[in-house]
Amino acid sequence: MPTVSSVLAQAPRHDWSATEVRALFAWPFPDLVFAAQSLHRRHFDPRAVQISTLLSIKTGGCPEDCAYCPQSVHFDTGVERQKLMDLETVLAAARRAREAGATRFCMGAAWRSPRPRDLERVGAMVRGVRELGLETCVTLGMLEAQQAAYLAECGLDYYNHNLDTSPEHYGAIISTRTYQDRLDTLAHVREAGIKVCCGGIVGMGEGEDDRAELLRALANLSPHPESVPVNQLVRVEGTPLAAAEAVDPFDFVRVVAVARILMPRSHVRLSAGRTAMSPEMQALCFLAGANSIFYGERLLTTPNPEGDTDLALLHRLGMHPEHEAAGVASA
Ligand code: SAM
Ligand code: DTB
Ligand code: SF4
Repeated sequence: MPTVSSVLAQAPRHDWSATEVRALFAWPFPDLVFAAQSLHRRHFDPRAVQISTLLSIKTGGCPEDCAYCPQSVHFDTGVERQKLMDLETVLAAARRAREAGATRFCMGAAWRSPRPRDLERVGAMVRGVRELGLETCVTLGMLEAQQAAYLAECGLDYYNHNLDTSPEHYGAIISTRTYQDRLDTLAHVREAGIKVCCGGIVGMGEGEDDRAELLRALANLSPHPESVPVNQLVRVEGTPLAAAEAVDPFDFVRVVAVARILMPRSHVRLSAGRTAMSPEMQALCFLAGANSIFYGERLLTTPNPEGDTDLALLHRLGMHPEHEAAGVASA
């Protein structure tokens, strides 16, 4: 079974067993956070946080039935449908994100998978956003190999496609696409040479073993996803998960810490759900190895903390956006 010293001694692995990952979740909190923070420091500046801004480029009316999602056509959530945005509107939002300090611009579309004409339009958005000097990320649903290759040609840096939960809990959350469909899309993205952004959601009625199995599925991808978003469920009225039980904040921090231990070189993003987290809880997540956030007052359709609030929090903690020069060195 893993010990603090064995975890600190070993190189990144892709062969974690279910019992090993479960054992990490059972570690005393101080041991878990110490190991996570130690690995974090080995691979990253522990004061630096990568900053991504999201934009919903096509909103609502999605044919999939993901039980957490306000954009599914299956649930009445009051989200207003919007067609695919114009290039100019997207570029104006990207310019604002850049001016506010983001280094990556992530465009999300509520599709099962993109149609050929839509993919071309997204390709133009990727080219335009890149020209502004921002890194690009899109999340458009399932991709075939040639669609991924096309996005790579357009210069796409990252593709976001989440596993969302464990293979065992998955059937309780989504019926319209399989776990294997998701793994296939991730393989196509990887083969096309695009960096992978892949994570999941905590708080969908899953047990600790499901959290372990989600992280194991992510860690056993080889190479590891470069970016691992850990979302806390945003409970949206009208979705089947609107009344899901709140997550114990320490259990959420454990997920972040185990993600950091299993994928020590990846950026672990403290993603959706931050408006429901105290500054203290977010600080614990940073201590446990989170080193990226979504920045800007909106996620896709739901609120996110104000940019100024986030910058003030980083400042209070002596931390800073990744691209900014560090302050006075302390170590
Ligand atoms: N339609 C595309 C897809 O699902 O592949 C892309 C957009 S989808 C909104 C991107 C991810 O956002 C989902 O996989 C899910 O992990 C996350 N997400 C959606 N609704 C959420 C919620 N209410 N709370 C937390 N995360 C959520
Ligand atoms: C991810 O893992 N979280 C982001 C991003 N990838 C696309 C989306 C969160 C969405 C939260 C619900 C909403 O705002 O609609
Ligand atoms: Fe559609 Fe994505 Fe929402 Fe699922 S998560 S309903 S695929 S927009």
